[in-house]
Amino acid sequence: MPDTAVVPPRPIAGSRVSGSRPGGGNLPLLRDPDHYEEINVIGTGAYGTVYKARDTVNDTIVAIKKVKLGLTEDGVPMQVLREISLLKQLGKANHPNIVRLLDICHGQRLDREMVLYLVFEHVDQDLNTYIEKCPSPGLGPDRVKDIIWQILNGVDFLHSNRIVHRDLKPQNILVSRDCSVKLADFGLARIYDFSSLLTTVVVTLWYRSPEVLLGNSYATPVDLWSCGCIFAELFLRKPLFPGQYEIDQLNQIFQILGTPSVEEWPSNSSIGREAFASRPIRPMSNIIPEMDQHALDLLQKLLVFNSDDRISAGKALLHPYFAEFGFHPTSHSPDLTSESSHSGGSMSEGGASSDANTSLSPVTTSTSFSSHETSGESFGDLSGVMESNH
Ligand code: 0RS
Repeated sequence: MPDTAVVPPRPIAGSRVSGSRPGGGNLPLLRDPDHYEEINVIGTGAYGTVYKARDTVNDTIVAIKKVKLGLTEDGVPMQVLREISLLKQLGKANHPNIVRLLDICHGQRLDREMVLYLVFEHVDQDLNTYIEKCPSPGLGPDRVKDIIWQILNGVDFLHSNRIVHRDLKPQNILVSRDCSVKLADFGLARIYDFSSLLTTVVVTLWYRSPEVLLGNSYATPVDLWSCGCIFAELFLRKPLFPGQYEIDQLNQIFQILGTPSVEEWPSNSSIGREAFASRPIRPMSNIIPEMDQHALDLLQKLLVFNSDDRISAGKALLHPYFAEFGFHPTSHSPDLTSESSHSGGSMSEGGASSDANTSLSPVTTSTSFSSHETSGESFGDLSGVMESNH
């Protein structure tokens, strides 16, 4: 790597970090953070920083996400532990369209804050760069079909595991050398909420659903809206709705889909319908003439204003557009029963989540997640979470 010749490799954690928790007992860490050497920063977002790094034990390249967690007086917040545990469980399922979580390390632990290193398989390219680098006639209809199928397959898997991505976009969809597509940056919404958000980072609104823009819902259909925007972009090679701020984003949407009627406008919206000019529906076939009938039909089922009427990922995979693929359901839930059991009913298919701020539906408390008093300090026990993958 040219970057390593210029910048000498350094341990990812900066200084030596102990693999033991306060009070003694070593956490069964897969690797110490010192076993990873930073190569370069891949990206910085609201989540923190993602590095390209070398695993010096296996001599492989990995992607490491550094996340700062806020601590409560009881240690690591319970929800954070649950999310990390679920991510680890998901990693074990080894889904082809989900970026694999290989390891979790913890770094410095201060009074009110702790650093976590989430170690993922490294993938060479993001979909944004892939689209940009594609030479002039574009991706071609077969390539587009293959890519959107893989994205929907990944989304179906996440939704089957009660995870809503909430921020699907070409920048966090990765394309490997063998052209497999993998979703990244999911399942940590709750952790970000606890982390010190880098509020200066500009977030893109282009893939955001109307219900999120209107502050109504964050349930599974939000990801299918994003899939629709990405599907269109794969043909257009530019964003379908390039809004610059929330109202502009909704205006961009209404300029193509038409402004919803008074009856369609959700009553609990943060913004009233009066804020928008009435616009007619523009035929999608004029906007994306390259799309065939089946593609247009699927796109129209994804880009539905009312989230209750939007197609689910599972149903989208069964759409005639994918007829030649056959349906190979690759989504299966990892066995969560050994560590936790579900509480109070599961989320309905494509249904609304009761808690607008939750990306995961509630999972009952597991005994391995109890907080311990150790050396006079309380510290959420991460052992159930930090255990080895193997
Ligand atoms: C111009 C701004 C862009 O392997 C990339 C990877 C890449 C990964 C990877 C694996 C697992 C993540 C990344 C990941 C984790 C948040 C994330 C947010 C966005 C994307 C990935 C995330 N700059 C150049 C191209 N680019 C994005 C920045 C790349 C290129 C190759 N390989 N990420 N990003 N999780 N958390």
